[in-house]
Amino acid sequence: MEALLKRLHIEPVNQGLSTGANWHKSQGKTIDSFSPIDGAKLGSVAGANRDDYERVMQKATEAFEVWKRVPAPQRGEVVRQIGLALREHKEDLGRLVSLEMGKIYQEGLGEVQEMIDICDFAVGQARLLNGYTMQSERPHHRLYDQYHPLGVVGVITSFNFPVAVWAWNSMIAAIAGDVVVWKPSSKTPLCAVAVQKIINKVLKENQVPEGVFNLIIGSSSEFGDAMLADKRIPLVSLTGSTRVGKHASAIVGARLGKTIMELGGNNALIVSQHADLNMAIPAIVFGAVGTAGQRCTSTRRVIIHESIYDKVKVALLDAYRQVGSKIGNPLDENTLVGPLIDTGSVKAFTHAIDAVQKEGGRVLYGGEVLSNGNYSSNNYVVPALVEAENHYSIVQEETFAPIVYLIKYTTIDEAIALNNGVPQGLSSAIFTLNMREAEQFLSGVGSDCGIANVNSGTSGAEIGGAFGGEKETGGGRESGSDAWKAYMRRQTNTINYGEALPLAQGIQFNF
Ligand code: UN1
Repeated sequence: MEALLKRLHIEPVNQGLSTGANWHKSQGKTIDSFSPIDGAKLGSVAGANRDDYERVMQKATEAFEVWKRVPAPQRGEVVRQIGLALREHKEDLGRLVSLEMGKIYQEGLGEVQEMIDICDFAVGQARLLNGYTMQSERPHHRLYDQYHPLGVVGVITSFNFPVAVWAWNSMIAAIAGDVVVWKPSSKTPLCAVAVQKIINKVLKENQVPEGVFNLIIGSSSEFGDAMLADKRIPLVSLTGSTRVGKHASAIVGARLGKTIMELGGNNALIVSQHADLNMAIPAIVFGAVGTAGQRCTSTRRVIIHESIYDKVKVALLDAYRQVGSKIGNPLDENTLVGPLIDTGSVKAFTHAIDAVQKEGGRVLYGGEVLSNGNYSSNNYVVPALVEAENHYSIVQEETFAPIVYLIKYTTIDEAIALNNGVPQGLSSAIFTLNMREAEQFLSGVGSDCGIANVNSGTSGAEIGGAFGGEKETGGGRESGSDAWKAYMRRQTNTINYGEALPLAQGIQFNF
């Protein structure tokens, strides 16, 4: 562990304030980082306070004036080099993600791969950032739209993807000509420090102005609301719970700022009687227990056709028994389920297990908290398989832990209604070989989620697609497709290259 931290330039005590290549002293409370694996202290970070925030914002605002003037492909070149630096550090950073957040090493590597992928995507996009050309109704007129840099983007990320979500936002923001102020989760500060140190060198070598890539680690109570209320930040991109998102949206909305909200999911996977179960079962297991159920896209509900319900139940029980023997240290390559992030999450897990039983649910497997021997950090739980009904209040909530609810259905219409019958709308999936069902699920009267998949699980989205969801998930889209547009300001341009001044809509205004 020490060698790893050293290679990533993590010290026992780290600064938590950077404006790019440079690090600065900060005056807030110190934040300690403990590994959820065994509770060991990994290091600490000097947190920032309100004054530190102000200093960073000043740098960011100044830097925007320079960065927005750099041609987008040149901004892309910096992002390309960040991608190369991430490739060099993929194993180490993936390992640190495991160590500080608790996901298994394979998933830690996958997370860094997402960062690399979005860099590649952004590099190409930097030569596009293109608007449409439309046809004008007036002679000798050209009508088109174009996209300009927006300003300072506030990026607030969660513990569960402690490095990738920064990349999805920042790499796109950077090519768009924006500057970023990143406030990572206080639960995973060292991952943020490591990322910033990886990019430090690239920024220095390319003489990227200080203030383009900022990092500010600190508690939300110190400067969180100030950041949300700050008119100098035209766009806030926030990943977190629906509760936090509602609070943040209200503050940003009050000043008519823009947001990209990536909030809770309550993702369902429908298993039709026409499903290939050899595909559906592994998709459910990965979706439900992967990252110990701590992905926004984790499978939380499995909606199963009544004719195959028992068969699916037996297959899942069998799979869960196998997984049950693979709970442990996420750095051990046999492990499939690591710890939850902290005992608060363990409490939410046990609370949900109690609540669902009170409402009439039946725990088929798991639900226990492990505490002896290797589990002495008290952060380990046995993933739970629970029979429940969709309307139970606990099923309507997102519990950020490995609990999956099995629900029965009779008709495809009913299955879709169940899929949609929750407040959240992030990810969804159907397993079926029946073309009619698949198309209905994807149609305008099908899944109401931002992500809807056929024969592919709810979690593990690629960066090439726009990522996000509807309803209480917040409506934001980040990452691929044309999500970059949210990071830019759109301008509609009309050019008259004629000698007359015709008005639109044929209006005559003679004087
Ligand atoms: C999240 O949980 O915040 O689709 C993001 C996935 C990942 C991203 C999850 N690519 O599971």
